[in-house]
Amino acid sequence: MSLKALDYESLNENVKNCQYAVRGELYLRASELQKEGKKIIFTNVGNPHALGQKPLTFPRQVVALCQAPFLLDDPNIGMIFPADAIARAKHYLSLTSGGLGAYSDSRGLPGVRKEVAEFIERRDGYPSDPELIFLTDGASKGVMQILNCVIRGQKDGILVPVPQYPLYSATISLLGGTLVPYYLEESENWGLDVNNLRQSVAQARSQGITVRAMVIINPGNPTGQCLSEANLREILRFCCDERLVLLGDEVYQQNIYQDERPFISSKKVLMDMGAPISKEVQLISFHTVSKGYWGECGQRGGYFEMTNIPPRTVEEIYKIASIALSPNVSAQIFMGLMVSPPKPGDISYDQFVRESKGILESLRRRARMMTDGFNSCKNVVCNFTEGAMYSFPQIKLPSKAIEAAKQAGKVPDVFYCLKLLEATGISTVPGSGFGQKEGVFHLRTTILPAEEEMPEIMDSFKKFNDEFMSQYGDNFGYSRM
Ligand code: DCS
Repeated sequence: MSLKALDYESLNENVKNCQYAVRGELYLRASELQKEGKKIIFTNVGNPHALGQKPLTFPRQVVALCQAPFLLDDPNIGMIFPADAIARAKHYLSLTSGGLGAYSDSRGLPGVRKEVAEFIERRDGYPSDPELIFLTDGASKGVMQILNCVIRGQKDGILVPVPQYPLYSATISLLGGTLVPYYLEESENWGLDVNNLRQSVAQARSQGITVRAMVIINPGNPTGQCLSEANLREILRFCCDERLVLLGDEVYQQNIYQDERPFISSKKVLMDMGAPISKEVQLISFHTVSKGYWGECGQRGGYFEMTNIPPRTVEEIYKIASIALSPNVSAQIFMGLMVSPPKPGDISYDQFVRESKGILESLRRRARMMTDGFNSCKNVVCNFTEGAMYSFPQIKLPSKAIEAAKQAGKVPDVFYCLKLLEATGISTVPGSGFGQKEGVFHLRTTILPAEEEMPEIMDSFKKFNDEFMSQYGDNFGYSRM
């Protein structure tokens, strides 16, 4: 009997081949254990509100009023909402054509895109054109839209850092393209060596792959490094020489936990380099409301900005975006608020600064606690989380543990992470889900558990790791990197 289109055997192979570890085997096992009543600490997803982070007050007030505009007619409204939130809600409603229940333009509301452009201008000191900014349902949708335009078939390659956030590997495989890895150097604090890039491209070309684009994640996920300006300049020059589109994933630009290398955008570095290169390199930069001190993952707000993209291509990207009609309108308003938060002198300013600073300072302390905690454990080494939301320790697994994993039919780091989960309830993602060098093992946790719970979590990790290492240790000792 012939198969029907949605019988498993007859599904699109690209769908079946697609892997997304952040919600993979570990996550499924953690969900099962939770159903059985075990306390699970979900550190597998960078989802701050799910781990107790409170929403910022001002943006929620504004969006609440936009969602319930009839409240604006209530004579007592001024007793519940501050005047600047009321004014802002009226402002955003005036930008819509019928409030939050109406589709917007497929690129997003023109008024919000203008606010995004003004934010980019203030951040970088260079003009930004709202016509070249598209609002999206989270940065993920933007990345997918752009990769969809770039990938024409299996012979098209995309340079992706390894370790990487699996949105890239998953989307490239879904679209039937080829991922061309370039390795980040763990012993150099996950730095990016342009020689590695050259080698990766040469090797891909020798296999008949046309390398078309390069992804950078800055600050890095899962690796947490912040790229230096000099490094970004090298990358841009490389993209120019090799005629690659640069996809700059800058969703963690607010999440910086060191002072030596503040965030600098790829767009600013490109513009600083001047002509001809500043007019040559095709660059798409992505941002989101899911990260930073906002952490509004569930709202699904994002944008991308296009630099040096020809108008006819922009038209085509617009056409494809139009198939989905419109990004979430409430998320667009979150984006507007993120790029134009309360200003000094506004009624809500002090509270906004207090809340946002509180979150960022605590994240900085938590980044330190996690790194130090991991580095105090036997056979574990961990680079400091300079930015983003993750810690990515290397676990030096003894050969007996690797053997035991094989016996159990598991990849060694999956084996370790499953044991950690069963013993402590800490749900992590094995390094193999992000890519890593052969024979080297990692895990990723977020730095997001509540600060007061952090010492207990790290103690319980250490206790588990000690027991694991003494169970499987073969007494050879392990050198640090
Ligand atoms: N880019 C990077 C580097 C990310 O880490 C994420 C989310 C995204 C894009 C997409 O975010 P939004 O679609 O929400 O804007 N990070 C996932 C992660 O690693 N854990 O949680 C989500």
